[in-house]
Amino acid sequence: MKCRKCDERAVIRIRAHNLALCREDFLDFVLDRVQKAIRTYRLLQKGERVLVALSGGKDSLAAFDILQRLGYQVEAFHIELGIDGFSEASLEKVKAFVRERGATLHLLRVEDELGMGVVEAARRLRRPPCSLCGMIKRYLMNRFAYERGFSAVVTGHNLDDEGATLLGNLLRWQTGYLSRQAPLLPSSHPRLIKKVKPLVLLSEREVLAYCLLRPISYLPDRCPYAKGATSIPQKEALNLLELHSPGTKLRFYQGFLQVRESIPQEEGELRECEVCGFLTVREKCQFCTLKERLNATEGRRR
Ligand code: Q46
Ligand code: ZN
Repeated sequence: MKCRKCDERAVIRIRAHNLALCREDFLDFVLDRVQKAIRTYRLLQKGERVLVALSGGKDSLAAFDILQRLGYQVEAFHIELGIDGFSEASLEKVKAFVRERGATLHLLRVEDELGMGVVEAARRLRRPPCSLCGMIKRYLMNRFAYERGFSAVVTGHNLDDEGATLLGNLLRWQTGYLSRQAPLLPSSHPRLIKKVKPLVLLSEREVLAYCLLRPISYLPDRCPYAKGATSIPQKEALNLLELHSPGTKLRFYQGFLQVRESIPQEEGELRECEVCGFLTVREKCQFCTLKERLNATEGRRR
């Protein structure tokens, strides 16, 4: 099999685009897809200070690498969650990646914020860790970016992640979530930093191939709490459809983005949290409420 762009041997076939590409042309293809997403959805401008949230997994490391190669001013950010074994391995991977690139790494520890890690907090409140973890990560990322003057927070969500989320929201007719699902969540207030997903036009397989071919050393293990995630069967369903009709995932997601504007926004009015000043729909934000509840459990233990 020959590369579609040159005469070299192709290393990957991409059925969704009816392409076979050699290593060099595939790496360029990935950069073009990210540039296309940035242009089409107006994600970033050159010269902006961009904070990339790194988990140590393939997607976030690829996002950082690609944006850096495209000439964006990126700095790395990592949150130590407090998940035994997994957090240590993630941090090690992130540190090695950043060191190799001579980039700046900002670190936050959930334990420094809450007095305990995510798993212990969840245990105290008898909740699944994931139900707290996502909110904690979003809050800390936004707060850090605001305090340090970044204008964008980047995450590594790819086409498979977004397609699975979209399918899940549709299956449950969660129109409120649908109206907020986008590659760009703009800043509507100085304390709300825009959130950007530059990998949305790349499939999981394409991101994986990019990491293997660059190469980028990433953490292959998933968080132990990701096992039962509802997104897994949804990803499998989309993969099956993709197998029968290449390009389905892209058509599904891009088609949604075209009609998304017509979905009524269901967001309650945002106001400043009475404790921390960051935005919330309640009097007190979820993060400050969580801290208060954990302090109460601490009190009961004394
Ligand atoms: S939310 Fe849940 Fe993830 Fe947090 S506890 Fe692990 S699986 S890391 S994306
Ligand atoms: Zn608050």
